[in-house]
Amino acid sequence: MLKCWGSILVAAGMMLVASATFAQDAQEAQVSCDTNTDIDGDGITGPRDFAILKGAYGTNEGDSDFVAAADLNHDGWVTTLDYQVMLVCN
Ligand SMILES: [Ca+2]
Ligand SMILES: [Ca+2]
Repeated sequence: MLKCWGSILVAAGMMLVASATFAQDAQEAQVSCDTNTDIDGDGITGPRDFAILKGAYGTNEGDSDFVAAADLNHDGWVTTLDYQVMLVCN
């Protein structure tokens, strides 16, 4: 039982470190939160928006599977920077 709780605490600690790192990276990248992260336009930012972002990941303007609404930082690519915008700005 103690081993189980230890694993949970380690996992929680890793998540905290990861989110802190994300926030720091976002500040360094000067993420703008002016962007609407509701990619599918249903009024909320949720799992469906993440799914669209995931589906468009790695594409750029001109690709048939590029989703302009998923390019949250408007750099013409769907990359980890767009994930950062979604995570940091919500
Ligand atoms: Ca949505
Ligand atoms: Ca982008």
